[in-house]
Amino acid sequence: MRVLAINDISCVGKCSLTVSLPVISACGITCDVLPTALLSTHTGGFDGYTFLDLTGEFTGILQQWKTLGLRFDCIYSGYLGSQAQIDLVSKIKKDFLTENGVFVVDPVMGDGGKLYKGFNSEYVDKMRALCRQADYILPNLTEACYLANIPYPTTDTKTLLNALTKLCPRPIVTGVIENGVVSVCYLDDGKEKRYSSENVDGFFHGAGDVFSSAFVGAVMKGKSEEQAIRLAADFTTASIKRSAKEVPDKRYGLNFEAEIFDFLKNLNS
Ligand code: PXL
Repeated sequence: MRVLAINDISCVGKCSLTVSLPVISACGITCDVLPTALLSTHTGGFDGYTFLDLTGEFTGILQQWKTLGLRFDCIYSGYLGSQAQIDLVSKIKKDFLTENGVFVVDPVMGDGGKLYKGFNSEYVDKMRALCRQADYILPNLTEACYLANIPYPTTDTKTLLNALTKLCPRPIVTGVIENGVVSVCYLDDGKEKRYSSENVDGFFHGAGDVFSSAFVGAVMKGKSEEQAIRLAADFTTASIKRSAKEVPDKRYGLNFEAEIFDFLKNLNS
């Protein structure tokens, strides 16, 4: 069982690959990586970060993988540094995903109602095309609104989910805050369902990556979509609650490491 995580390496700030690798590996699954960019820190709240686009390395890496006959049971894409990379991810899916493999797209583009630095509406259009090929998409509320062309914020998640099904049959929207609870919204046999946890005020960097990585790990361990959502949401919430107390500067990401053991206990019980 191998998962290919396509995401950036932010050297500091615990997001993307520095979250996916430990979380997916801890699930007992091989996590191979295709780094999209190398940054000194992530772009959220840090000034002066460096950014090295790694698209130029893709051709050589993929050529060598072809000679090895590599195939992946799951391809999970996250932060893609450029529109060109979105096209390449489509091609990687065609060339390297096994016949019954799972393609998970976390359309990392924004949060808090805004796109991250370096993204624009053309990028959103391209990301929509990638979502059309996915088995699961895992947008946060901001990304979901951009993909569905619905003003942010909305609590009408039924309309939102229905709009997203035009792109992908199984959309899972994270970070929907209403009445003091934060929910993951998804569809079960066409009906909207929510899995809710107590909301902790504040902005927690990397929370989406913790959720998506745990979701991928749980699905690849054979859990149903709903079980995987619950496991990933519980892990993310526990990490957020701990970090609210223990991490003074939230730009440095979640203390998810301290919650991995409990996550694995739940995953394997
Ligand atoms: O966690 C999302 C993310 C991933 N990668 C980079 C980012 C961000 C969010 O800011 O900047 C480089």
